[in-house]
Amino acid sequence: MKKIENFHLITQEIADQTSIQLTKKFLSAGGKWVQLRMKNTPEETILETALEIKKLCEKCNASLIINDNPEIAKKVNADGVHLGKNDISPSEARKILGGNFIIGGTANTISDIKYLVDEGVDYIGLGPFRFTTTKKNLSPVLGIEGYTNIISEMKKNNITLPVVAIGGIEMEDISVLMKTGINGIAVSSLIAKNESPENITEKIINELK
Ligand code: TZP
Ligand code: MG
Repeated sequence: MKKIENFHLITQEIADQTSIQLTKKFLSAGGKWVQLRMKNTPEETILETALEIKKLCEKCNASLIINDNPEIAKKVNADGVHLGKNDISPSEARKILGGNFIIGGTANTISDIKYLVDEGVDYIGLGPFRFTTTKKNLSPVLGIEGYTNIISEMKKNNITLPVVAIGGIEMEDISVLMKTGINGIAVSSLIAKNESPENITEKIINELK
């Protein structure tokens, strides 16, 4: 199993930029973790895109995680899957994927995290940090205070799983977010909607150093 990186790109398609084009830009700037997230898309299209992105990631020694769908993760031999509250459970996904795939889970509270620990996930996507239009049916916003409280609860409970913050993260949030004790960040719009996804990717990598 590959290591859990501290900087995750969550793909999104915008008018003149496909997931594949976005991924190319991200990888060329040194990004090492891509989560392919394609909502309201036929499975066939997701599969084709995933196969293409898998090749790109392999060339750059980057990890590919598939959102929602362990079957697709298995078919394209991705590195793992990321599961939300309304997806198949992590323990069920583990039965499909076995021990060599990374399984990530979405959390909004410490009780979500305890559940995900019991379910055997490898990392936690904790959020949303801020309001974002990227995700529908958003859970309550956490803010810096939310992360601080939840990280402290994790310590009390001896939970050491890597935590990646997600949701509406902007450049200026990164250093203050990292100070809460999280392990990394996952961003979508910040990169996809930037006029230069390459430049912003490089800046984020430097900010996280
Ligand atoms: N889960 C919680 S917030 C979110 C997901 C997938 C969207 C993150 O995208 P953005 O554009 O960085 O807010
Ligand atoms: Mg999902």
